[in-house]
Amino acid sequence: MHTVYIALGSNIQPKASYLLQAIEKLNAHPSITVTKISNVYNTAPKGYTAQDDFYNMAAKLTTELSPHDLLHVLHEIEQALGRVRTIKNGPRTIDLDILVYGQQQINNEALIIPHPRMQERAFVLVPLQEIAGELMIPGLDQTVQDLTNQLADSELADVHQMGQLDDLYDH
Ligand code: PH2
Ligand code: MG
Ligand code: MG
Repeated sequence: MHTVYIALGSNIQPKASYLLQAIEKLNAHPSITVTKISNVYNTAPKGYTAQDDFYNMAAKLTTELSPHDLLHVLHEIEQALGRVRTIKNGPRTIDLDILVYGQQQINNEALIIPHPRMQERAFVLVPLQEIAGELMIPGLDQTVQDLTNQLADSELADVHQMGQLDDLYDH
């Protein structure tokens, strides 16, 4: 059994619904269990900035799947939720990225783990810190908390906690 952390992001409405459907589809997979989820954060778009704000969150999974098989499942879920890849880093119904897979370090054409840009991204680190502050990132040898503390205030200011996924719906 492997412990994995993933980042989720959506910036096409209904954003909360896409996040929830992704969590449900992950949990419905026979070889994946979602064991923890962070709050949802509203975040300013980074990289390609002429697009809507994102909802971002992080999740902890346990799985029997290999990194590549898990990546394949994440891509299938992205496709099932209507992800279309046009502009690089452009708007998406759902983006599912593997951040950390156990203590493994992987670097090949299909997959780089830990995620190579996670340490510079407040929209990744702030949600992850909530569920895994003490986690050591392989290769960086710093905890998520350490990395979050090194982010510029201007980056942290672009990340706003919205509450738990369930609470973003009308009941
Ligand atoms: N994802 C990107 C590029 N930029 N910005 C925010 N705020 N949130 C994201 O999830 C995000 C982004 C590439 O995957
Ligand atoms: Mg991404
Ligand atoms: Mg991605």
